Amino acid sequence: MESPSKDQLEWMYSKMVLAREYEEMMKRVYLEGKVPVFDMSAGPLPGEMHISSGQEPCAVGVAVHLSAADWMVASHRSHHQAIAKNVDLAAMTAEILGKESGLGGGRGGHMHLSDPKVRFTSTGIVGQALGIAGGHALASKMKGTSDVAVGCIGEGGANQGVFHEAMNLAALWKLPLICVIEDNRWGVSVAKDKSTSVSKNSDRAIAYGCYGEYVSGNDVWAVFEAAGRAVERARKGLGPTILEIETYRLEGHFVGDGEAYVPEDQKRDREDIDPINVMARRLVDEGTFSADYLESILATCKEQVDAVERYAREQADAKPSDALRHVFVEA
Ligand SMILES: Cc1ncc(C[n+]2csc(CCOP(=O)(O)OP(=O)(O)O)c2C)c(N)n1
Repeated sequence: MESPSKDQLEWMYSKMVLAREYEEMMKRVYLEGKVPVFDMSAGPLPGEMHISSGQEPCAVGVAVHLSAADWMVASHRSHHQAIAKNVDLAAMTAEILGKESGLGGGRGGHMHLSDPKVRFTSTGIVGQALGIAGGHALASKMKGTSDVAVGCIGEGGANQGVFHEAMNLAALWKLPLICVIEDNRWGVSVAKDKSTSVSKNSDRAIAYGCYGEYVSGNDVWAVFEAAGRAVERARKGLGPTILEIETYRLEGHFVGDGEAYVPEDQKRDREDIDPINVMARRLVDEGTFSADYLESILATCKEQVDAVERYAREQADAKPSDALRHVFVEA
């Protein structure tokens, strides 16, 4: 697999910055009405909020190889992937704020984002993204297209039964499925080594007779290359890949998680491990882009995020009287 082109690097960097700025906005909106006393039901955005800050390489390094015809199915932590798959950001924001004009009429909220126009969907059921993506991969094979399907789960989700069911059938039927596992080490407060019998879930590929690759270091370039190989194999009819990516959760399981369970000696300096800082340093050091140019990307992303926040706040709230629409057949 070749290294990313300058255009691909710019695309990946811009999407990472957009995802980060978007989630900074989401955190602020989410905390409205919830401080100083944290009450999950208060404010314009009740419920839980899972932020993907730090995990952006797992989204952009994969999505850069996809077209609008390929499917991406994500989990409860999905903003970075939705943004990388070009989901309509205004409608996504309206959805998260429970507005009528949201992607799902304000019914799904942040854990159930779905934009069929760009073939993106997500589910709050841990592990299940892989089952849904497996279905899309089967459909692609039955229709004889070269579209692939990516199912994105956490390393905790890889211990759900659906992981085995999906990987077994995808390998048996040589489906164009890429199982992306974002190994941020924690399933809420449970460390990977307390829940998982192997240190690398990608090693499980041998049990299914499919490909497996582990990418270390949360490195965009390495994710780009490994994901490129996986997508190429899927398009050629060579079957699925389990692609596990080492990554870092910069924000805790959900906004408001104090991470009291993380041992002191495992806490690392956020500035050092932030993949956006790491990528920016390399882009400037290698002379790919100037620091000023990267600053201009940040400014554009901030404007875009401000605009979608303004848009979503102005939209009408979903009506409680409509809550059962689309649940039962209407006479
Ligand atoms: C089937 C199911 N069980 C439990 C939960 C509650 N839950 C939500 S996120 C989560 C942890 C998931 O960990 P992981 O798959 O590693 O993803 P991460 O949160 O680290 O991104 C759990 C247990 C759920 N949503 N679905």
